[in-house]
Amino acid sequence: MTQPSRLSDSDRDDDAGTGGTGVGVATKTKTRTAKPALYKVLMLNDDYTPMEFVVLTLQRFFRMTIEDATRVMLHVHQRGVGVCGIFTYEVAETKVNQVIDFARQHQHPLQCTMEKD
Ligand code: TYC
Repeated sequence: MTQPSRLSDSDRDDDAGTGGTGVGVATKTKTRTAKPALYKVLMLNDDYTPMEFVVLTLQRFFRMTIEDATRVMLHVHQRGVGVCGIFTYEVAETKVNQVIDFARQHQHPLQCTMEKD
């Protein structure tokens, strides 16, 4: 879908070519802002972390319902890896660290990583 174009602050009132009347034509210069790069946060399977702990982690840090968290946890359990969400770099990095810290506090080997989307 095409986004409506945004206009920058560089509005001008240029009175060139109006014979010095002081009357200008307002013009706007479009400045396109680059979309930020996005990163997938991935949860990794292991043999020891309890399923309920993974579900709790997904609910706490990725704001998932218990149904979505259970779905993602079972996908990771069966396939080895699964996507928790897609974020800008700093948000993804924060979530990875929150998951790893939370798991370590509870002495679970649960691992989480990120990759460019
Ligand atoms: N495989 C774990 C078990 O059988 C459960 C698990 C699921 C662990 C997902 C990590 O990211 C994970 N208890």
